[in-house]
Amino acid sequence: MRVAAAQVGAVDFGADRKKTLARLLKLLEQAAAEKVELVLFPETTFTTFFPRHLLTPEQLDEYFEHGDDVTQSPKVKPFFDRAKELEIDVSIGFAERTSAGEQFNTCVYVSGGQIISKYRKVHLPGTVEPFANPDAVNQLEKRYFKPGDLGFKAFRAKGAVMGMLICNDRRWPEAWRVLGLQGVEIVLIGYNTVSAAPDLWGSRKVMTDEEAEQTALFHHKLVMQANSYMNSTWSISAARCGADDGKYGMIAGSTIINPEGEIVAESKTKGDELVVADIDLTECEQGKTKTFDFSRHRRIEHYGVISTQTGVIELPVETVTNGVH
Ligand code: CDT
Repeated sequence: MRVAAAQVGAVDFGADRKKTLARLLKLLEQAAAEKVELVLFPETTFTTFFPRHLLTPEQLDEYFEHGDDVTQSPKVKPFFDRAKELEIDVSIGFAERTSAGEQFNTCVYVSGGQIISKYRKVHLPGTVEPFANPDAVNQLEKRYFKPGDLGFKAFRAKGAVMGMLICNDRRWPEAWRVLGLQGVEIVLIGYNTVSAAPDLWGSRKVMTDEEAEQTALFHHKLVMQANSYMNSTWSISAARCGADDGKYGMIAGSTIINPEGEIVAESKTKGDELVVADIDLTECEQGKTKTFDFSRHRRIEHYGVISTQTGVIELPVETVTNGVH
């Protein structure tokens, strides 16, 4: 199967929605010209990454699509219509507002004009309130979105078992493993990852913005490669990147990674770019039947706290730690 990550560069605050849409359509046309069958677009692709701004309810209206059937939401319908005409499957992220008024950070997988699967981001990063530091880059996802309520459901499309995660989810191995346990063969992850934001990330040393960007890129690839390997799955990641408004830097690094954890294709720019690869699903078999044959090797009797305990419960200080206690 020929697949692609459609990396999308800077989208400024207040950018003309039609112009942004035209850029996405151009990437779709390029994909069609290269005979790509499936294109992944980033998280909240249609606008700037608005959770960095403290917005009024009226301002927020601009950023949300009607989630019940996003393919019919007026400002984005042309995107889904064109994907259907070109016979390309697409996965794309958007800010969802349901008819009940709930807001989620969502993505859909659409094939032939039909929504095959919808995923709502579970691991929301950032804060509810802006940082006290007026120069900080905020990430108000906990303010604007509810945690996803659809779980990590794999689905079948194009003869493959697929799953979707969104951005920060990729740092959580539990999310990948739930997909892995459904036999996932392609994991699709769009992201907006700020490149230098010490108030958000914390920093163990003072870094230049360039060093911070390299660290953020390193962590992105680390989790994509490791989790692809540990779940014997292909993965595709697509960045919204570049510097929104000329100042809010976000990492690029869109990748296509094989089930051995090796990067087979990677973006070369920080702008709009189609990253294409031919992938072979049978490459998942080796890991799934040998090293990571879950049915033979997992020991679930020892994993209970993973699903019963959220935070760390430290050992009492007097605990003997020589292996027997
Ligand atoms: N958009 C998004 O989820 N960004 C997060 C920032 C992490 S903040 C600690 C990410 O994981 O890239």
